Amino acid sequence: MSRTLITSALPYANGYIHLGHLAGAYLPADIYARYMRLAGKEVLYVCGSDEHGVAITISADKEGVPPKQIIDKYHKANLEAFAKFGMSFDFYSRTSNKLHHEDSVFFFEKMLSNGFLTEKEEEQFYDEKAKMFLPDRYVEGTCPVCGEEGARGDQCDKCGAYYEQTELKNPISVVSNTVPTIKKTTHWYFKLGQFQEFIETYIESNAGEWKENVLQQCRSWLKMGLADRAITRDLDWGVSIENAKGVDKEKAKGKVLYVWFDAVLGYITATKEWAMVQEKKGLGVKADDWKKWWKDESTQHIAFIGKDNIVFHAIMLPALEMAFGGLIMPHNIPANEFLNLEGQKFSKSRNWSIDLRDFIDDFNTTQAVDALRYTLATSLPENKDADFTWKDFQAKNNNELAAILGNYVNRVLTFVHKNMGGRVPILPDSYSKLQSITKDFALFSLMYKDRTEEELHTYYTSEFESKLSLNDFNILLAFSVGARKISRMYRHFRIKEAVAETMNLARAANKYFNDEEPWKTIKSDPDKCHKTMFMCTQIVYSLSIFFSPIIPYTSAKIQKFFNISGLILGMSNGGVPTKNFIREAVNFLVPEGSEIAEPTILFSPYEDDVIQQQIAKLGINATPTHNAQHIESNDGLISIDDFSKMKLQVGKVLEAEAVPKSKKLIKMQVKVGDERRQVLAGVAEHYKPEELIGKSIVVVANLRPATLMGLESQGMMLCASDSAHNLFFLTPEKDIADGSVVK
Ligand code: B3M
Ligand code: ZN
Repeated sequence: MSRTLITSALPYANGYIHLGHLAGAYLPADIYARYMRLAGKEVLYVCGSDEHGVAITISADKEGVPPKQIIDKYHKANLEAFAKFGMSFDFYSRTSNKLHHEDSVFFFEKMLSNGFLTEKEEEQFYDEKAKMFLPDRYVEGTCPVCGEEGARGDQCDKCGAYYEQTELKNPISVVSNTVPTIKKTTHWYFKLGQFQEFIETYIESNAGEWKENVLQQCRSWLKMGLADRAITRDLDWGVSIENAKGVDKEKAKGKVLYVWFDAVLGYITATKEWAMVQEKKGLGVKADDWKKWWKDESTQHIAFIGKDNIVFHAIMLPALEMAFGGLIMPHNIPANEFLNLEGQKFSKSRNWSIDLRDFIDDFNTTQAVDALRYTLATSLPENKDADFTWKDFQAKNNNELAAILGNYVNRVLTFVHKNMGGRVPILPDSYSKLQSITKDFALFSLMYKDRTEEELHTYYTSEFESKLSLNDFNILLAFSVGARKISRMYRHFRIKEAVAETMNLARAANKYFNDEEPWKTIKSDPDKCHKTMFMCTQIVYSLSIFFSPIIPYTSAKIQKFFNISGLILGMSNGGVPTKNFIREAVNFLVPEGSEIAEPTILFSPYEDDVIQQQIAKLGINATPTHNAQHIESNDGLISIDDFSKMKLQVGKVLEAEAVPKSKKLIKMQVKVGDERRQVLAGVAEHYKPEELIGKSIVVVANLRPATLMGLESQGMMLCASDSAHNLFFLTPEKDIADGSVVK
């Protein structure tokens, strides 16, 4: 039997995970992993922090702290955030671990001795002022492929091109803002060029299976021809190769592995660590068991990533695996496009973003987490860019989770409590055959598994009419056909459709309840009513299983209403397959007569003001694009004239009060010379209103007024924000009259 190794791109530990990341490579992988576990497959899902490279050192330089401090902070924060959002990793590692360093060096040595690396003295950008080589993102310039400005030294965000940095046009050092010179330095190159044909065959062997976007990107890469790539860098942060066997110590001094080289190996080393930890804990796994996940041909590696990582996973990784020898290559790489936020690209620098921790700060409930998982899952950027909007979040929560799923569960369980003593009804004698007929139905449906729902429907009269009512037949059919569709979609990474199909099961369940009219039959035909509610309670439990990959917290709540031991949620299970719960879920799983707890509401609706507040919050925190673009010239610098368009003045706060229903906003009356203005500022988490009264603060006085939560704001007050997002007002150093001009 095949086993499934699932990985998600290792996020850089230099920032918080936002909703775009979640929808790109984590949520779909988690849903898939949970589904596969539920389907009884042998699954291992690993991930971890990517802690090397220039992404990290630049963040450290910016914050003025050592890289170690950056990675520790974000590794911990991201690990916690992932846990809150229910990511069911079997293991979450980090690339700064000793084992990862040792293994990466070993990998390098083996490739060297296998003859796949060459040493070359090549030209590199050098910053004369900062006295350093400028690897990767330390230099920016114009993309040699698409002409995009501000492209990074190793890869263009716009077109995805991946080039040698000396090909970059108009290079500028981000360290000193000077034009770099070119200097020679020795590096080790991976002979990627030798793998052209091999990769072509590999990619084409996956045509028809892989997503078109992935195939297309690979093909256009291959068309340009694969060139040898430097896999070392001049940096003092990363996996050092100074002591690697087979290299000249002098030449290897100050060299580390290129981050992408060691990062993709991170999947393997995370698996090794997982196996070692399991062995230590005595969980029936041996340290050597990592091999079955990476060396056994029957393992299928599914690598979930965002589209900007395609080349490294579809071309570099398989070539490296080939060069090392004996490792399996990715079976599928279901790369996603990007998620936008309210119609615009996520941008940390413009503050146009929602981090997972922001979300948790404002909505610390498992309902909200599941509502977010569901909202994102229904609009994953699978084939094109998608958009997250707060209105959609509200609609999906209120109109689908609450109105369809929540409503069904609630009306069934409440009915059973009101009329049937809070127990799963016992089937009356007149329906005692229902269980065995249902089993026959399951066999029938399996036998004709290639037929559509409509085709199967025609069998009602010939096979089932005498045994099942049409409503019963219909609901059994809806679940068995639905389950099959859902499986097919998950297996082809059409997760969005699988989620929609799952909600259709809940729709069918509501329809069954309505068609059966138990509120009438309780009087007119109590036997039938008991049968109906027997079916309905079984369906509640089945739904909890089908929904558990998507909304695991809610599924857990539903399952806890029933007195059955062990939750069925597709959680990490140590790589050991369980039985096929998906197949089971179309059967009756809850014993007749078993007790059901008093139900609680699963999804309360979100009111407009909660949603408005979130929309307003985005607006307050973001730096607007239009103004910025307006004053920017090509070099990203502004002239003194541009600057003088801004009218900055000192304002004195006369009154300050919190804005009701807003966590962030404080409303102030500010005196600016002869004028009195109302200004709203998003600082309630950092200042108490009373602390602000009497303060002198710098105000942008000629800003077009804006309305926030129904209140007009006539200006903006300047704050400094540190890396932890703490805000501090800018105030004049000495007491100075309000209205004074700031320049
Ligand atoms: N850290 C890039 C990224 O976060 C990189 C992925 C590594 S996967 C091996 O987009
Ligand atoms: Zn480009």
